[in-house]
Order: sequence, then structure tokens, then C-alpha cells
Amino acid sequence: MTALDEVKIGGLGASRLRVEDQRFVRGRGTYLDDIKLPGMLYMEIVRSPLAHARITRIDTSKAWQIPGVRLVLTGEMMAQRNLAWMPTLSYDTQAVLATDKVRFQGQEVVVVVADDPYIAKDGCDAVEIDYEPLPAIVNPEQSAAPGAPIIRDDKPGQTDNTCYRWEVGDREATERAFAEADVVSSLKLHYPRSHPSPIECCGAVADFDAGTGKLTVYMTTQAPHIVRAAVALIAELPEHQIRIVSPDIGGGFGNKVPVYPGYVHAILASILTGRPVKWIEDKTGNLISTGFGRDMYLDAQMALRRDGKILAVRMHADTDQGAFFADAQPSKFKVGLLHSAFACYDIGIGYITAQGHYTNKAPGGVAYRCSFRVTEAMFFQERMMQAAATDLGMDQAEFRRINLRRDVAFPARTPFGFLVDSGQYHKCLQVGLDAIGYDEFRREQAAAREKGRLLGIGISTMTEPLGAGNSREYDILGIKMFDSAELRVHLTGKAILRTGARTQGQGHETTWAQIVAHELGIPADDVVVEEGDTDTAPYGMGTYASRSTPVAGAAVSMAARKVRAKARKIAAHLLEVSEEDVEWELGRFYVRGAPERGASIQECAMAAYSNMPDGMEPGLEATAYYDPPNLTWPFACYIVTVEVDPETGVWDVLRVVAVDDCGVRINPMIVEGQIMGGLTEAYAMASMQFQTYDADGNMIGANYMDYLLPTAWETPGFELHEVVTPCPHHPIGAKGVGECAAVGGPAAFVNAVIDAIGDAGVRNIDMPLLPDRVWTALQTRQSVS
Ligand code: PCD
Repeated sequence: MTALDEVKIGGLGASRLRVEDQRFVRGRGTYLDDIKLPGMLYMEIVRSPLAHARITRIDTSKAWQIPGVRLVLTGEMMAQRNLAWMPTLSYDTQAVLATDKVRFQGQEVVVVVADDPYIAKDGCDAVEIDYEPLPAIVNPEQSAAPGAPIIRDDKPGQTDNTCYRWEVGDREATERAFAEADVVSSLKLHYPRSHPSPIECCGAVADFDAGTGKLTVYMTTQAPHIVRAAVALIAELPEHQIRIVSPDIGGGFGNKVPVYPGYVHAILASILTGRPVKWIEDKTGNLISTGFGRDMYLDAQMALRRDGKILAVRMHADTDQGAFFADAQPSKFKVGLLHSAFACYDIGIGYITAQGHYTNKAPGGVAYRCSFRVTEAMFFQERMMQAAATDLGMDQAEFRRINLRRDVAFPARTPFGFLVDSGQYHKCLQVGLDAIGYDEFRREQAAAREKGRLLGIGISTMTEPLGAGNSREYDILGIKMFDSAELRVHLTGKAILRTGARTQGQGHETTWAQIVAHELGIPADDVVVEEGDTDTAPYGMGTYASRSTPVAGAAVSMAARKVRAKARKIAAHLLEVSEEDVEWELGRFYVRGAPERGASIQECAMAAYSNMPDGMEPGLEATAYYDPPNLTWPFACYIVTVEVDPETGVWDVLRVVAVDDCGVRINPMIVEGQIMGGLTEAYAMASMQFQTYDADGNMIGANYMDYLLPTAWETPGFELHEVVTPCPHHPIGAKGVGECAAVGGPAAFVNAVIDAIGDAGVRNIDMPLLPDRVWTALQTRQSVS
């Protein structure tokens, strides 16, 4: 009897083709807009054209007169039901429909429900609203200025535009370290507002059945159980009468974590009309009103010893929160995991302060491919590293070598309280430097410069805390951040697996089956994976923060191990030996000392329903809930080379090298796809993407002519490498990876451009590095924002 070949059965390490692509590439996916229920109505939203204004009159009478209009909802009608405002996941409140004022352009003011979407749009056009404009506040500076109009005058006791203040670290020790420093390096920058812009926009089909009292909502959410809890708590509907179904999702990228007003409108509209109601955003609606990412101003200093050792860091963040503090983030910290900055470096002392500001912009600092502000943290960290090395006159790679944590140092406590689990940072850096040919490039760069050509190289080394969370530091509405898996092995040895996570394209249907194959030896093709329906899935906290592999993936392993433990008892019974004499190899139990006498996992499955030992419950199923002991800490080294045209400021990417260590890779092909996707987004943010506003708060970039997405044409090629440091606390040694390249990548691109023009004395150019910004920096030899 030869042991099963794990890769052949699609276990760990198999680059198994994605099973979900069978339907996706054939156009057979069932996305929200594919759902059509009998008698369904359509909903459209009247949005505010102004960023800040008092509402003086709303007249919906003409809309009601249009044949086919079934319902027109105003803030006042919501208020009568105590639903005009809803709580946010960041413990603030958000208007569901505006009553008193509008506070950002695109805010929801009136909702029209009609027989078809065109009539609903006509209904929206017929609504008359008078506004009395107020001055708009579009950045933290204006927000904090004395005499600024108070945006949140709805909140009792709110006397200015401060949303929160937060601090972490040791202020006094940090001041002492700065006093002793040989060199103090400083940097200020803005991480611009950006948008996840998934291909499919947000939407819902709400279906309230007055006969049974059951509410079913199909919606594009990354976290169905959280929505169910929120609906139960906010709308006070009984939880067992609520079913949230998240169908195929056309990308999430963090955009589909928050609970948006549109979902609430659709639910209420269905309850009031007694019919199913569909709401789907258009692209502009998605870009202007749903959760943005970033929009943070950072100002920091680093205390350095002449020999390159970092003594301490000090940092202040001003975040532009928009009109409502609706960050969909589950940590107990106001600015998410901003304080994961510098976690990969051996720095003992630091102090971070942050202030959140209300502005007249859309709310919801969503973690756009980011575990809650780690993108800002890692971007700032790596830009600061470059500035500090430059100030010391030290080579970029050498400066990192001096400060990166050594392999023996793990687990390592950061000055802000995180425990970094494991890594091989120096090895990753070296693999990257060798791959790009660092020393050779530096020589080429010097030679090119003699001829007036500007070449540059940018390094970004970073670790990211992935896998929200552990229940000590995370919760959502008080619910702990565990996840779950339920595995049922049928009598023929085929299985169904359900988890509390929800894939939006990442490939869970493929990879979770691989974990089962690894634990049980059941071929991955024999395991079907289902996620996203709260009526059937075990309770879980959803997919974001690259948490699925660290948390739900771990639960899959644990559930499979419970199944294996039961199967072992069945095997002992079948083999007529005691359990202690039964050994396991992939897919099969056998008698110790007599390996030819065995029972396969499939034979055990059959026996679980037909020939179990006396007194044993029939069946072969298990559920596991997993509360991770820590976050997983992948590491990555991204290196980019560029050439900048001194005449035009246009820059071209020459090469991109990525070395990712995400622990054990379940499916190497999928991991590579994740890294390439993240690098593409990193390139987009560095080179072309930002959401900007004019002085009146009009959003510039509410369409894809202005908000740019890179196509295959612009996107550079990526050279990928791997290092594997198994995660010490994850059952199969895996770490999260989905976000790493989007988090660590932007700094590598920007560092490369700054490196190319650094001789001109330019210290910073704020993203995106549009050619005119680069050109202006070259002309004025100054930082550009
Ligand atoms: N993996 C493997 N291995 C390892 C890891 C991992 O294999 N070691 C794989 C898994 O299994 C899956 C993936 O890979 O499949 C991923 O994973 P992860 O890392 O765990 O993550 P998840 O949780 O699953 O996911 C999430 C992420 C995020 S977060 C984001 S943004 C994005 C990413 O994911 N999104 C998306 N990616 C993606 N992709 C796609 N296609 N789509 C989408 O949407 Mo946030 O927080 O939400 O912002």
C-alpha cells in the first residue's frame, strides 16, 4: 500500500485550478443583479448634490404621482420609525436618510421604489428638495480651524469637528531617546483618499415575507453574520427570522464590509410594500458614497544613532473621517492597527498620537485591501526608512539590515504592544536584493546619471498583522472575532464544508477543500465548499483583513481533525484492535506493526452510517470554532526599479521583484494571484489613483474617466519569489497574504521615483506620482503635495 500523494489529491501545496472559475469564466456566476424574485420592485436613491447644506424643504408629491411609483421614503418617515440614524461599527451614528442637513456630496436624502428601475429614476427626478448651502470642509486643517462650522451639530455636546483623539506608546521614554539621538530625521506626507472600486457595486435584494415573518436579504456583504446581528439589534427583528445571503461577489476589497444606508432602505421598503425590493448602486453612487480608504496626514520623526541604529519613532496622524465615523474595523483601537508601524524593525521605543476629523466627505474609512490602517502604517514606515537612510548618508539596503529583526528574536514584542510571531526578514531581503541585482543596479544608476538619465530603485520591507483578530483585542458590537467551520462527511466519503467566512473572488471554494484533503486524505475534488448563507453557515465574522486563512482556515483544520478523531475510533472497530494500536497516514488508518491491515477514510465514513461501534452516535461530522491566539505576521520585501524622464516627469517601471513569506502556502498559484493583484493596486495608488474634492466639496473622480484603474496595458510585469516561515500558532502554519502586496507595494514604487530624483533634493512627492507632480518637483527641487 503506497501512501497517498498529497499534491495529487489536491492537498497543501497543490496549485489546484480554481473550482469557482468553472462558473466565473463562463459567465455563470450568480451575482446580486442576477437575482430576480417574483413581484420584485426596484429602488433608487436621491443623493445630495451639495457637500454641506441645511435642508429647508422636501416635496415628494410629484414623485408619488408617477404611475408605477410604489413608495417614496424620506428622512422624516424614517424618523417616525426611529430609523433616521443608525449606529456605525465605530460607535458613532450615521444618517440613514438626511433629516436636518446633508453632510457630504452623494448623501442619501430620499428613496424611491417603483415597478422598474427606470420609473424609480424618474421618481427621483421628480422629488423637489431645497437646500441652504453651508461652507464645506474638505480636509483636517479646515476642520480644526477656529470658527469652522460644526458638521456634527446633531451630536449633543459636540463643540468642534474632532471625531476622536488617541495615543499609544511611551511619550517620556520617546522624548528621552530623541534627546540622545545623533540625528533626527523627519517626514510629513499625505496618504490620499482612495477607493476599493470593486467591479460589482454594492446592493441588496430585501424580501420580507409577511406570512412567515421571515426577512431574507441577498446582499453584497463580506460579513453576512455581522449584518444579521446588526439587523437584529438595530431593527429589533428576531435573529432566527433573518436570513442574510451573500451570493457570488464581484470583488470586495473592503468596500463591502460596512453596513450602508442603502441596505436599510431596501429592508424597510420591502417591509412597507410587502414585496421584494432590489437596490443596486451605479458606479458613481459607489464611488461617491461608499467607504473610501486612507485619507491620512502623517507627520513623524525618527531618532537615529550615527551608525544607523534606530532609537525611537514619534508619529502623529490626522485622519479625514468624512461626515460620520463609520470605519468598519473591529479592533479596540480608534485608528485600527496604525501602531503596527515599524513592527518589523528592532525598535524599543515609540509614541503615536492620532486625531480624527469630521469633514464634508463620504464616511467609512474602509480597509481597502488593508487590515485597518496598516497600509498607511507600512507606507509611512517605508517612506520614513528611506528618508532616514538618506539623512544618514547610508545605503538603503544596509540601513534596513541594521534594523530588521533577527530570526532568533521571535516572538518579539513591539513598543506598541503587538507580539510578532515569526519570520526570516534578512533572508527575504537578501533574496530580493539578489533577484534585482542590487549592487549592479547601483553601478548602472551611477553610470546612467552621468549621461543625464534618471534611474531609481525603491525597497519596501514590511510585516503586516493579518487575521483579525484575537478576542482580547478585537470585537464587533461586542462579538468576539472567532471564525468557524462545519464539515460533514457523507457515507460515500464525499463531503460538504461550510465556513463563517465569505469569499469575494479569493478562491476559498478551492483552498478550503485543500485543507480537508491535507487533514483527511479525502481528495479535494470530493469536497464542496459553501459560504455566505446565514441559515446554513456556522457563525463567523466574515472575510476581510486577510483573516480567512488565519481564522476560518484554521477552523477548517480543527473541524477536520475532530472528524479524524472520530474516524480513528471507527477504524479501530473495523480493524478489531484498540484505538491506541491504530496509526494514521494520509487518507488511511492502519494497524501498528501490520501496515497492510488498514481502513481508508472513505471506509470509515461508510461505517459511520452503517457499522459504527456499539454506543457511538452515527454520522461523521464536526464543527469547530477558532479564536486565534495571535495575529499572523507575514513578511514581504518589494523592490522596484524605475526610469524617470527629466523632461516630462513621466516614469516607467523597469522591474518589480516581490519576495513574500506568508508561511505555508495552501495553493501557491492562488497566492501568486493574490500578490499580483495586490501589486497592481499598489502601482495604481502610487501612479494614478486618488479621490479628490474641490473647495465646495464636489467629488472629482466620481467616474472611471477620472478615477483610474490600471489595465493590463499599464501594469508592469511582476517577478515573484517565496520564503516560507511556518506560522507557529496556526494549525497548518499558514499566514494571511491577500493584502500584503497592496499594503507594502506603494512605498516601493514611490521610493524608487524619489531615489531617481533624490539628487535634486526632493524628499517627498505625495501619491499619486502623476507626471506633473514629478516634473514640478524636479523644477522646484521641493517636496510636492
Ligand atoms: N492562501 C493560501 N495560502 C496562504 C494564504 C492564503 O493559499 N498561506 C489563499 C487563501 O486560501 C485564499 C487567498 O489565498 O484563497 C487569500 O487568503 P487570505 O490572505 O486569508 O485572505 P482572505 O481573508 O481570504 O481574503 C481577504 C483579502 C482582502 S482583505 C482583500 S481586501 C482582497 C484580497 O482578499 N479582496 C479580494 N484579495 C481579493 N481577491 C479577489 N479576487 N477579490 C477580492 O475582493 Mo480587505 O480588509 O476586505 O480590505
